[in-house]
Amino acid sequence: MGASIMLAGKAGAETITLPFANGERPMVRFPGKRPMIGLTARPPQLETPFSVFGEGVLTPNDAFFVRYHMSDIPLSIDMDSYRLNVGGHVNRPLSLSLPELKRMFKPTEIVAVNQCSGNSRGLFEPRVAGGQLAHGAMGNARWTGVPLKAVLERAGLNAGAQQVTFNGLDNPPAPDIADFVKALAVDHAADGEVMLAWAMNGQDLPFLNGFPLRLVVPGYFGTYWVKHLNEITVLDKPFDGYWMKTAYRVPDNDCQCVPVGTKPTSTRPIGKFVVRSFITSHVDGTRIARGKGVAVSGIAFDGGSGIAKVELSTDGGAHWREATLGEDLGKYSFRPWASSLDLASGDHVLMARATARSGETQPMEPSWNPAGYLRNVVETVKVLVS
Ligand SMILES: Nc1nc2c(c(=O)[nH]1)N[C@H]1C(S)=C(S)[C@@H](COP(=O)(O)O)O[C@H]1N2
Ligand SMILES: [Mo]
Repeated sequence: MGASIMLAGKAGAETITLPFANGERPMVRFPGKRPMIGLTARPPQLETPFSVFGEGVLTPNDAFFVRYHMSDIPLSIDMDSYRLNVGGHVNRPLSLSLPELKRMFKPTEIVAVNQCSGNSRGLFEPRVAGGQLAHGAMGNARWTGVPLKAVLERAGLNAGAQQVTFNGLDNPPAPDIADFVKALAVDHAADGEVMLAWAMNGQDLPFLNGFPLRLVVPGYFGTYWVKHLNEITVLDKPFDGYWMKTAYRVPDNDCQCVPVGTKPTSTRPIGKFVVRSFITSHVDGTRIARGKGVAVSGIAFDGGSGIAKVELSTDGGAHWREATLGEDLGKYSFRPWASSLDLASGDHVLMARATARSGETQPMEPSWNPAGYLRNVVETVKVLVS
């Protein structure tokens, strides 16, 4: 019993053009996925076509984005020998098969957004290095698994436990490249929300989204959501691996930003999502037939306080009107919203702005950081009514 994958993605004739310079991408096919926007083939890095977010509040498994760092990803996983090992500063190290994990702990579910830190990086001005992504490096799913808290309690944290590290079955392609390992503070890891998930949207995890087990860290950027998870280690000191100490860091100030083109003097590991919203009913450049009310809808999310309101503007932000919020699948989920706008003939620029229950809202001007993380400026969609 197990699962395997053919890594060769097939590029079709079709391409898509993302809304920035050099934005042309092939649409590619990988096992378990519908045609996706191809960023790299080895390892597969696939962006979700934006139209998917207009189809429903949960992102289908076959359209969920894929991000990897190491070319050496597992291609075949034998479930007879797969074990999740929990060790380090614990009383009772564990080595659990997936059926044991499912049997020993009470399963829970949560709907939560997974978003890459670099989602929308391609829209940074000036441009920054890194995967040039539009808005498709995010997705919202119902995750099934067990709370990491329960597993850590079974293992028994030793006094002085400070951090917990997470490692998956992918490996660095050369000895001088750091393995992809991430860390959370013990209190965060054991908050009862962080989850070891084996299913998304009621199905086994797709291979490329971390089969057979991944970490789910609600409200936190995808970098912590370690895939193909097989090693959890409790440390009595802060972890100093490359992917925490050097990569995935943001300016250590309130706005997590620096003046354009400058470097931060100090940084900290990236953390929670900043509040965002998107219009999904219309793409830039849509022509709309003139009529009574134009139905505009979309999604919003934040780092876990929940969405308080979404407002729309058609006059560059001078006036805003509140949209109606849709079904609430929990504070970590996409929150759908909808509104009806009366638009006269001519060109219009539509804007959506979300405000979280925390009070946090989206800026009208983009903030900047050298890694191209955390974009959350109010986005615009141009439409022509005729
Ligand atoms: N094992 C492993 N897990 C990983 C990564 C990785 O390179 N290897 N990348 C992380 C990053 S940066 C992101 S954004 C998410 C993406 O999750 P997805 O591929 O399921 O969309 O996986 C995370 N988990
Ligand atoms: Mo990421």
